[in-house]
Amino acid sequence: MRRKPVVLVTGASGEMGHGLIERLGERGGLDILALDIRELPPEVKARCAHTITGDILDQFLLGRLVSEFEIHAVFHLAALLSTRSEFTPETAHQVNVGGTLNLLKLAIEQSRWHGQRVKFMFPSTIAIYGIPDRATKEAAGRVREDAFLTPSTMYGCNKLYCESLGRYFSRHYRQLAVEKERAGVDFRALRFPGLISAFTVPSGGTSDYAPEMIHAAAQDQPYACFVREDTRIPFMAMPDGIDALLKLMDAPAEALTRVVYNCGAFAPSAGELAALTREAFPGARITFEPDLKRQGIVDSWPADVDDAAARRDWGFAPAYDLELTFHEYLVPNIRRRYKPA
Ligand code: AKB
Repeated sequence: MRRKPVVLVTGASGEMGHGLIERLGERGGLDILALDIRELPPEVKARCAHTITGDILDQFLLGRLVSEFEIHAVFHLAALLSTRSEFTPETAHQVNVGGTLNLLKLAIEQSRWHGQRVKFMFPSTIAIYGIPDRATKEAAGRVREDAFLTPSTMYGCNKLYCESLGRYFSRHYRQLAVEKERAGVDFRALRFPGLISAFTVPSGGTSDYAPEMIHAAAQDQPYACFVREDTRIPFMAMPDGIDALLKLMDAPAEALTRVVYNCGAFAPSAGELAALTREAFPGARITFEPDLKRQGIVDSWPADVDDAAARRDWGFAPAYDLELTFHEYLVPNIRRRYKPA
């Protein structure tokens, strides 16, 4: 009895999961096995061949997946983001690190069964950077992958360690064993900036002030921004984030000079975001009331990232700049979401 060949998506009902599953469905190919701790919304479920409501920490559940499915690729999106992780740091560690280790173990076991490398796509984050103060942030400008690797949040620590875990599983797993892994795991990671989605409301991130501001304005709700007006970090439209993950997955291994890549698209200040939001939604009531603790987190993240390696190695090229993100992606879709014609 042959097991069903699938691509596994964890965190399928999350911000990125919605869009990724839609794009995977459009691409065709392997059936989608979606796993999330919450019930998947119907529109996501409809695009999946198999859906499981379960916990990535449930080793028994993951063991059962091996008996029923032949997993050829994993998109491991399940994670507790930066703000939410600060309220439950130990739980965040268990989910973000323990969950990732469980999925890497599952991937390598699967590769032994079907004899092919399992691509493991991992969304890392700009939260793995830790810049000590605003003057250093200003001077640093666009930060390269190997600088300021001193995160100040549990989420950032988790993601930075998982990058190393993935590199280990890809290149050094059981390196002292008599027989080398014939297939193994092909781990590839992208350090995403703040991602802005028109279709999902943010869930516990510290870069969420951007999507929160826009979604509030579209609903004629006042929004008190929790960072200063001059706060600047990189962002990206969600479709570009999803396309980047798929493009990195499709890249030939020999073209890649890194396991982990930066990617960015635009880096507006919170004030610039507010101006564009007021332009799109006249009368938007946006104020700035910094939460000094969350502000401290965002101030430790780079003002922008250097993504030259991604552009050179595998042709990363975001389609949406700041203007297009607002005028072609966010405003039309968010208007339809809250004020259907
Ligand atoms: C967060 O704010 O925690 C995330 C991220 C930048 O990775 N959106």
